Amino acid sequence: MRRAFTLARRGEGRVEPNPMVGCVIVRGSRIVGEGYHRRFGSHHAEVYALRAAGRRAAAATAYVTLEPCGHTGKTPPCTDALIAAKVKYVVAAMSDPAPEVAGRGFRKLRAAGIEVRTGCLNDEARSLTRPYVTRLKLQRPYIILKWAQALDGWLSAPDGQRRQLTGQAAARIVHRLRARVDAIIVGASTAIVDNPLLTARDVPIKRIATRVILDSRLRIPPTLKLVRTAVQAPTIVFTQRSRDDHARAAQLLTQRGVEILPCKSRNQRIDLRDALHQLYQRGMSNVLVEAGPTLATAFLAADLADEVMCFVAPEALGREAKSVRFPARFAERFDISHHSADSDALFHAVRRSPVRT
Ligand code: AOF
Ligand code: ZN
Repeated sequence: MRRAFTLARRGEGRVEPNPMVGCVIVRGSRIVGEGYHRRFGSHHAEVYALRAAGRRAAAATAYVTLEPCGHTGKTPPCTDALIAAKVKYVVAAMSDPAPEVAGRGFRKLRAAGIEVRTGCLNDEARSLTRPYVTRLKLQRPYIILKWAQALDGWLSAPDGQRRQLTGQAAARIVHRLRARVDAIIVGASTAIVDNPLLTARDVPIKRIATRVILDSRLRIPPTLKLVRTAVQAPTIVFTQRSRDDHARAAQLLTQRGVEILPCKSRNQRIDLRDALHQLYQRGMSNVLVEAGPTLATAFLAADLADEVMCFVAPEALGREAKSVRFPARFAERFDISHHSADSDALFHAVRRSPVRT
């Protein structure tokens, strides 16, 4: 089963909004076939593994990281393929919470005389499928909230001047993330002050992330890099106002290929839940938030961060400036680990109780 998980992870960034799934077929003490869901629209893991095993799948055990589907989606049901191959046992790490599968896959296998076991490495399976389950259960994408700060907590100096705090290794981690998520969210102030490109560079690109700017008053100038490159990478601006209020600004942005989407507001700010729901409706599974102090605090306060990546640079700004405010009992609700990234530290917090199925 461990091998099946390793295989499954190879689909990361390519299979979403589907789950990552891996499958290993074992006969006696030998692996006779293995496979994983490669990209959205491709065959499922079981099909690749069964193909590799050929006739050796008869009387074998199939280890799958997720309940085999018993319905016809873009491809025929995996249960039918396992039955046809005369597999004897199926071991699945977790059931598939999708309403069209949920239990049906197991029932079909059992009805055909296959012995089914579930729950092997269940925690691993829950962790692997978190973005998939988050979409299903919460109708929003999985959110990774990231920022960089100095030792004394500050993200920027009071004059609004930002500078690069962290080094190459941290940048590489962020670029890897950018290369596999569906969207990258920034606030208007970060977009204006940092003038970032938000594209993934010098890493293998798995999908092109949509750049999303939260700009309730539609104040970003059309000269920003994000706007000027809107034809190369999709760019969305969520705004609180109707486009008519800002007809000229909206027109300049739209002309350059930026998509302007109206969004609900809360206390003069973009309603994060509404924005995230709109991204969900576009089929997005993973969203990276590259936050400044205000946006990071807002995501944490709304309990909308599934993972937090806080890079800490060995510097002290030594002046009064804004830092991120954590909600009460944050450290109890998240599993926090720390890693080094050259001379920077990365505190990585993962929500402890992932959405249960
Ligand atoms: C499996 N094995 O490898 C995967 C499964 O996009 P489709 O139509 O191919 O199917 C996607 C659904 O199939 C997805 O929502 C999930 O319920 C299941 N994914 N099942 O047996 C796989 N990727
Ligand atoms: Zn399937």
